[in-house]
Amino acid sequence: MNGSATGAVALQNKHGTLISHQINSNINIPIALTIAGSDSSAGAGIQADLKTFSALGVYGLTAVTCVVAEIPAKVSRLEPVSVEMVRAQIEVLAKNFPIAAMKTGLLCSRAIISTVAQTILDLRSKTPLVVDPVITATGGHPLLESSAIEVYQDELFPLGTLITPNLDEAVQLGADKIRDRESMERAGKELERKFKTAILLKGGHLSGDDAVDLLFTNGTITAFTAPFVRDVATHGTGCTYSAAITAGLAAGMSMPDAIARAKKFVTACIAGRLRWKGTSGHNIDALNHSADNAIAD
Ligand code: PXL
Repeated sequence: MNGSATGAVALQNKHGTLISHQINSNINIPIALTIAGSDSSAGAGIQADLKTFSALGVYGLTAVTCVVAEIPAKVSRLEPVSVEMVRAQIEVLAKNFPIAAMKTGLLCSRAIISTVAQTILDLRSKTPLVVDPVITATGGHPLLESSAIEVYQDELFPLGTLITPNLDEAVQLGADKIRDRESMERAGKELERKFKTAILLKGGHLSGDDAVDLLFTNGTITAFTAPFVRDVATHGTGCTYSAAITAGLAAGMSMPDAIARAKKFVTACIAGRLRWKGTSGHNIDALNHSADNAIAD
């Protein structure tokens, strides 16, 4: 073994091949955990979260809640993982890694939401938790058991640092219908009061040329605005956005700073979308989670 002043070290593997390692340089990389579903087409779910964590310089851990066979426009099959397995993944990670922030994505059933909430409670975790209340796939397919919303509200939301509904999800969580900026502000305030935690209400195409999201926290409202990117048929923007916020919190950023950077990242991932001519002749779009988007202006 051969050390050097720069921290590079030359090691030999068992075949005698030299492998070069950096020592100590990555010791402080923050760790984030995502508890979510697997998207076989890798634009959403656990796969989007991991790519996002990597692009933003965070080491990602995963607890898989369900496996979804799908392409961006169509879900073919969804199978939940057992609640024992969901608990085991979270426990073994939380007991061994210094997790700095975590998020939930697709939790799929009442039983899994309840297990996730109980496991986090049992661990007495004080780690910031971003809850992305995934209910429906971008293509319209229901992803969550319909009666599961009440379990979200009763058991998981009270543990959340931030909840990130889009407009449809906000209505399903009990907000009045949202038509404009005024009703969006009313809905966000209502959800903040109801769930007693910060709410990031994502406005999507509500405001014409801009995508405006509103953060409701401690009775204040902060707007995050980016150009709305049209004609892109990707899925996974919600997953990517909440993962990017979680990465920021893991790195010690304030919530507004983490959201502002995440908004830029997700907008750049959409604008730089990947596109292939699929075997059926239709285009297939996917978010571009390139690390280059982490420094986009
Ligand atoms: O975009 C929502 C979402 C979240 N999680 C998984 C998904 C999807 C959408 O399809 O598959 C696993």
